[in-house]
Amino acid sequence: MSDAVTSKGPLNPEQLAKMNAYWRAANYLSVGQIYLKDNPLMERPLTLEDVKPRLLGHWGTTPGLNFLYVHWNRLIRERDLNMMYIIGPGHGGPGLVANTYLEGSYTEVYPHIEQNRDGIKRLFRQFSWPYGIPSHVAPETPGSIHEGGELGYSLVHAYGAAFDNPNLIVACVVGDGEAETGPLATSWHGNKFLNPATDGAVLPILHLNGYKIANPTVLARIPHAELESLMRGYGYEPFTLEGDDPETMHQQAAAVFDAMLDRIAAIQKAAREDGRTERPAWPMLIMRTPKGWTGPKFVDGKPVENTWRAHQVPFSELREKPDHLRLLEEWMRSYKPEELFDEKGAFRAEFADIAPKGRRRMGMNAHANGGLLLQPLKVPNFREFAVKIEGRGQADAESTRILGRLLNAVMNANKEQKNFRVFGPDETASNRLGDVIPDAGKAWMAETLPVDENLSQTGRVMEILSEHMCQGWLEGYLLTGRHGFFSCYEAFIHIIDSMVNQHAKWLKVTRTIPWRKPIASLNYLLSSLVWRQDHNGFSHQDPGFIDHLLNKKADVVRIYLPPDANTLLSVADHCLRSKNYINLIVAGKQPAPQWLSIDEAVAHCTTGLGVWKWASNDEGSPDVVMACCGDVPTMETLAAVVLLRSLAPDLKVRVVNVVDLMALEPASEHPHGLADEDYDRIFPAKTPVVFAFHGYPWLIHRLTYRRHNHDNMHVRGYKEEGTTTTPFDMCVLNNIDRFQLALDAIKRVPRLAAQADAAEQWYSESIQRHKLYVAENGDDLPEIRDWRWPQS
Ligand SMILES: Cc1ncc(C[n+]2csc(CCOP(=O)(O)OP(=O)(O)O)c2C)c(N)n1
Ligand SMILES: [Mg+2]
Repeated sequence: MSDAVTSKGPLNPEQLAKMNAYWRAANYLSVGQIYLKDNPLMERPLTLEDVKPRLLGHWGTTPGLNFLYVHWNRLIRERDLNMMYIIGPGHGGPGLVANTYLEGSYTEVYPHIEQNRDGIKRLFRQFSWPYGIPSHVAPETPGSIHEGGELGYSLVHAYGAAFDNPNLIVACVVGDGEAETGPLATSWHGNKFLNPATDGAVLPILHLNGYKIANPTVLARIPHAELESLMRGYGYEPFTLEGDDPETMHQQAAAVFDAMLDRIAAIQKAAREDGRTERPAWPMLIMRTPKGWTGPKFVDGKPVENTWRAHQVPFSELREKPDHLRLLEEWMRSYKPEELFDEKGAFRAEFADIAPKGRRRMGMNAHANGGLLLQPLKVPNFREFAVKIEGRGQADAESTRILGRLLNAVMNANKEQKNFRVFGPDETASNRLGDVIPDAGKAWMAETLPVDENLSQTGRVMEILSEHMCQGWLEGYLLTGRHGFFSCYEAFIHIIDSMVNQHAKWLKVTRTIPWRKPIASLNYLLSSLVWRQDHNGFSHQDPGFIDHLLNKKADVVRIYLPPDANTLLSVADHCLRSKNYINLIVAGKQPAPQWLSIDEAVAHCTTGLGVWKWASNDEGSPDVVMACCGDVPTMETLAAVVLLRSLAPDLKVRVVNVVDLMALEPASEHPHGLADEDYDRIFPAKTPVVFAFHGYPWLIHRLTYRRHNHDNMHVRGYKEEGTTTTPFDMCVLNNIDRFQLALDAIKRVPRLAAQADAAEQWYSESIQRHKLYVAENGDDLPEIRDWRWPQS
């Protein structure tokens, strides 16, 4: 026990009694939600008719969460704190619903859940009920930015929320099972990036209730000293709270929290007033309380409280086992509901009064409904960063480097309002966005050496070698009403597949909740792409994140593959200003030909896909459509078009470039989907389409399956052939090279059937020449490496 804890404790008897009553009320309402559909105040003996037919929910974690809530309430009131509560074990949903109900937030956003008997009855019935509310701390729960269903992200979200919110305290419960996950294990390092002068505080509580679903937890079964050392090693000052006697625990908790809050205040004062700049040891709490605390101790002769058996519903089979109904009745009556709620069923004023008021209530904290606080991002005119096009495809540019200049301008434009950060797993410079770094600096509170560059305690570029941290920090930052941008290697973004699933679910649900205001979009830039992994090869080649995102709801996801720098600028400008989406931008960083002027780029991005007339010779009725999506496939397609001009001079070729992938989908499936008439004009009936796609080819079939002319769609893309080889050889290995695309066109046009054999022969010879040259010289053939679009 910490020194700060005295045997008596800081609470006077009245305070203690009220806080304990408040906790009992929260526990009562939690159990009621899990079990009951009627008899909400237990005004008559419990019968089977009062009990839900299906018992769904989690009890084990809930009493601990409720215990903390009432203690935060005291601290918020006494110290006038601006506090939010993030719950790692989000399955403790009943607890958060109960507490936001008791403090009045719940009724404010859901007026039909009144503060009376009927309201409690509805509160109970709706929980885990068809078309009611989910069992987790879901978007529907006031005060939450964190669902918690997928464990591991509480602490990273807490840090994301705290950045640039100097007056905010984010209390964060980490489940001891959750603490075993990879993301959580590294989340502790958030303290190396949190500046006590300019950021808020994160108060982590390791909820050491000893168990997960079916097992003990690792951290509960190592010596306490070892656990404390682990937390010290992570740079925290660990406090401990341990026990199970409610009154003693309230006193001890109050003492510990007073000590921890004093510590936070001292750290912030030292940094803000005394100019201290070293990284502080922030307090954290190890809270060792029983899983299922205050619940049934034994069921059917087996221990339940303080075991893994308390995890979900401590007992069911109420219809089969009459003593279970009695057990439930005893358990619920142990909280003495008649003392807690008045004759109308309202929470008695003397207890309700100890909750904070207005926006200080955690259920009403505006940071947990970030859209309320969202200030529009100032985005300078992206046209000022445009690449000048003097002759199509004549000059090369590194698209992402151009974007880096825009991001730097965005960063500077929002310096005062401090609501924009850029995130990357050690790859911001590698992805050639380095121009955003020198002005903004890279956040860093750990030690520095003279060799370091651009590390800064007030840095706004966040770099840590953990895609989980980048994603989680950004989510926390966005959900609390700010803006951000995440750049990542294309292959490794898959590490956060699961996290983006959860964010997409959150966005989908919040659209249906009127009191949740829109937040800024989650913007990804994927670079270091599959086609140009010159340094790394196969391990770094995977364009499948696009496929992954495509599974999400159409009204949440946007996917862009700008073919050059100007289209990238236009797309990025659009994404940075948008709300409530997940925007994926896939763009290369290598020097590559530039095709469109900035005006053309804006027009092209506005329609999402279109005919490039300057590259076409079809005069309105093509023999073949050469479609492309992605920067390398675009270049190969254009090179194939040039080859076709000499192979089949009278072939009428139309070039179509796709920048907004979703434009391919029917309009009925995606809001960006092109109308059928427009699609049919671009991809005319009976005309073969040779489509060169950046990613896995079947994705294009998936998108166009219901389009007319789908039978004529022939797609080339990445088919999992990779290695460390030349850029062009990567295309050859995957049959997306210019020779292949030209051959495809000839073979797909019926009137060129007579030429097919000769074309096959030409193709084999071309590829053989390429292979021999590459093997011999370690580089691409000069005419390929130095290829340029011919100037007319
Ligand atoms: C990433 C992930 N893996 C597995 C699960 C399934 N699961 C739900 S609850 C739980 C145990 C959680 O234990 P702990 O974090 O200690 O929470 P508490 O004891 O407070 O309920 C598990 C494994 C999950 N929700 N998320
Ligand atoms: Mg646990």
